[in-house]
Amino acid sequence: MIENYLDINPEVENAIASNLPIVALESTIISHGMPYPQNKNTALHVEQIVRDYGAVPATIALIDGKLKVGLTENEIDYLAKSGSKIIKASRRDLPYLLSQKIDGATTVSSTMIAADLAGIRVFSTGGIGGVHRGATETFDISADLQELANTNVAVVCAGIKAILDLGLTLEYLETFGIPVLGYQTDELPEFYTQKSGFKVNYNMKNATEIAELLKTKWSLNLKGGVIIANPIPKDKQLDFDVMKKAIDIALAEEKKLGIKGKDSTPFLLQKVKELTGGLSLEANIELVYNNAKLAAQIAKAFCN
Ligand code: PSU
Ligand code: MN
Repeated sequence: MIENYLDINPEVENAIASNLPIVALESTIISHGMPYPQNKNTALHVEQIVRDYGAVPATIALIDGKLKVGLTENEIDYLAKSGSKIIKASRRDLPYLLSQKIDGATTVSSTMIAADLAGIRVFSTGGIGGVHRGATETFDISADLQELANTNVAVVCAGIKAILDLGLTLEYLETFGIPVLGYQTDELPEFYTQKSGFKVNYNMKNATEIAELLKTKWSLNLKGGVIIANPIPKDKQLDFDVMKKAIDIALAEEKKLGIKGKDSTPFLLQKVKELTGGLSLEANIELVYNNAKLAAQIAKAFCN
């Protein structure tokens, strides 16, 4: 029985019952995506932004053998301090961790699963996982993409992370029928920058249009998620060429050290942060805030 594995906090429970807007938030970005204490401050501030824009935040993690939907400040602090000591949990990890009652931080894929079980349709993060560079040899394709193919949750992100292969990721998304919407942009943003050289499928004017599209998709039983690519604010973005250089160095280092699998994304984000003297972390935090604002607006429009 699903209740045995799902723990929804009272505020979120009440919001679900009353059809109030809710925004799901992931926790791997806290434990593995940023260092302490920036991760904790970001996680708490992101919840405040969701509230300021009229929705209820639901940060998700694996706690005491359950998918916990809506964390306490203490739980956020625990995940933030645990860092990479806590297990990064995606779809394939859930049966083991939940049956063994081992705590875990949820990725985009497992956060979508928990949100879907709770009935939450809008989720905000930084950037989704995708097809890694060199995937033709390594087969490294994030489980996030299969989740988007199958689970009915809309994901607001700042585009596809610059450490990935954007072209291959777009091909994969097309194959699995996942719409890639741009929020007031024709161009797919690339996480740290507004530009990427790639196009989104459709340019959406506002949150209402996006909510209408979501209702249409799911009314037609077209299962799966939608990507809403929200460009980092212009004055917060990083220089494209500087980022490209830092990412190329980080990728070469990763290859040399033989880092692969689930360790790849956390390693690359941390390395890029070092190489940019912390600028990439600042940009990452800003784009997370920017996404939370839009997600709250979409959640509100979706409830109407
Ligand atoms: N976005 C960020 N920082 C992160 C992530 C996303 O700004 O740390 C995390 C998400 O949890 C995403 C995961 O699901 O990275 C992707 O990991 P992988 O490439 O191993 O699937
Ligand atoms: Mn991977």
